[in-house]
Amino acid sequence: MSRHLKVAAAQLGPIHLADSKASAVKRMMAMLREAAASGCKFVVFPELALTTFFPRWWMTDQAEIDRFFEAQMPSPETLPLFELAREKKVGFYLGYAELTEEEGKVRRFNTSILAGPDGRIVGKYRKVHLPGHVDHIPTAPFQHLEKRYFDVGNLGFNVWRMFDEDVVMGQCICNDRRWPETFRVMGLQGVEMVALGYNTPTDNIYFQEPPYRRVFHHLLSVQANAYQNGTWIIATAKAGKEDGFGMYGASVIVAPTGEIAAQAMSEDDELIMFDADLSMGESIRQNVFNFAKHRRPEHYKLITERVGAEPPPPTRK
Ligand code: ING
Repeated sequence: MSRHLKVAAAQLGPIHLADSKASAVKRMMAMLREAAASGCKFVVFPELALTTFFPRWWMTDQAEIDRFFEAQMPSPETLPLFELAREKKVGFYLGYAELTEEEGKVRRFNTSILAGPDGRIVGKYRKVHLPGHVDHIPTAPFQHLEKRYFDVGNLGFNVWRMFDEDVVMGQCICNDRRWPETFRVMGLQGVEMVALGYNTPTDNIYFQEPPYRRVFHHLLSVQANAYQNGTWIIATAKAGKEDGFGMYGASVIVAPTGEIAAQAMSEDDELIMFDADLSMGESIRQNVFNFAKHRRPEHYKLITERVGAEPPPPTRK
């Protein structure tokens, strides 16, 4: 029996340092209205959707850094987005920088939330795979300081029943999409659709890599993980040149078969939509990736026991 959910990826173009959070919310509300008018029930916004990708900037003053964070969600600037979503009965995914206190300690996370069509937050995720570096690299044209500005996420990879309990929804953020463990943990919880946002620089500051290959790796990761877990994946970029620093677009809606159902063509605010048939994942999960039938965890122990690769010692003296 086919179960349909019309979904949208609401790609954002650049947000510059000088742009306000309110202006970003205004742009997202315009796309949510357009999505709702086209019958979409779920909209996926990018990672860190309220501000410029600030981990590209070296900052040492904590008050300056904390200006990019939200101490509550909904925050004053995002409340209009939650209210519009409730009015239009549209659920959404939103990525933002979370400032919170846990066990008496201030914590900072790269976070995303899922909100239901009633505008209430269903679930929260905190980014586990933080890329980049901690210390300033003076020779680099820009920094990538997620390991400096964020704590490692402490909520794990979960799924939630949404849309009248009918859809098993998961979420993750950006670099997480490159790690098969991210999706397999959600796959083992029966995930049928995963929402994720990303901000990915066009240029690699660590080694020489042609820009087209970075988009290839993005698509390869999302398509492979969709197929290998029989799940829909909606991956939404914040793209374009932010204060001159490029990030690629290529927002996509990928089917459980691994095929691309819709892809953004620009590096600006762009809405892509697809009427997802959730039953498409069933044949994949009941056959080729029938986990219960085919997986052999007794041979996978290294995946949870070992962090880095350890090649065998050389045999020649
Ligand atoms: N951005 C990038 C991403 O994972 C990156 C960082 C780019 C890592 C290319 C490795 C290769 O898409 C974020 N924000 O994680």
